[in-house]
Amino acid sequence: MSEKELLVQAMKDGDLDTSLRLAHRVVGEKTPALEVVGALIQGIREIGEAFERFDIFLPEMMLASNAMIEILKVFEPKLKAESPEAQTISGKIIMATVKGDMHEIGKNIVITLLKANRFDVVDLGADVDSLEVIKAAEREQAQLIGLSALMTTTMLGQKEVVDILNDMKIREKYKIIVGGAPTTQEWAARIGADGWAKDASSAVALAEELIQRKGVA
Ligand code: B12
Repeated sequence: MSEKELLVQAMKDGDLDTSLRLAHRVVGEKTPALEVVGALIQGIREIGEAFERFDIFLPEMMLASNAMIEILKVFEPKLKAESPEAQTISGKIIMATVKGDMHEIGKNIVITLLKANRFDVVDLGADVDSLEVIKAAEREQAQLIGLSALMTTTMLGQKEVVDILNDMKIREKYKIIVGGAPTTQEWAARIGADGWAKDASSAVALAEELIQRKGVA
């Protein structure tokens, strides 16, 4: 097994000490950080599948996700360093995981890459009420709102933000992008969002496209 594979395994085992030891070694290797993060994402998804099959239980999933969060902190500077140099485009983005949903690993990876690409991102965290998202967008004069949802039961929170903006007649002030494992392009279109992305790199490309299109670059 390569050190990268050992790192993924240590994360899946929820072994924080070994994860951190290996993370500090692997981050110094030539392997691009994005590639290592991709392998870790695959690993945490396998943890989700094992949980679904009842092969593991919540405490094990929590240990693995905690290790994942700590490993990602080690790779964050390298991810930033690997991103292409600043473009002139920039804009303010509000990011949140929707109400009732505690999952934030994916959102945090999206934020890391957005920041690495010179976007000004305000992270509202996880389990954020729809009105709080809108208040923050108004307060921060954001151009774009990004909403993450990891559960079929919480996806509706994304729709709720769009609906409230429509009710308040301020929908056109913002571009809205949605993401998270259970969401799809069709879902984004159905709820009236401006876009959907399957992963963090595509989320950056989407944000660039939407903010440029809006003419605030
Ligand atoms: C880690 C994890 C947890 C951790 C979360 C830790 C944390 N701080 O984030 C813990 C252990 C706390 C947890 C708790 C629970 N979880 Co959980 N969890 C997962 C797991 C294994 C991985 C999620 C993850 O981090 N993936 C890795 C990241 C990188 O991927 P991602 O989130 O999809 O993000 C990428 C893209 O989607 C995209 N993206 C993400 N957000 C956004 C936003 C925008 C705007 C854009 C453009 C793109 C984008 O870019 C990201 C990077 O590439 C998933 C399994 C899975 N297949 O997703 C289950 C899963 C999501 N959990 C599940 C469940 C059921 C729960 C619990 C209810 C369990 C329980 N019985 O208590 C609780 C829910 C608590 C709550 N109210 O939210 C289910 C959900 C089923 C459903 N209904 O849909 C899943 C699918 C597991 C399963 N197969 O059963 N969980």
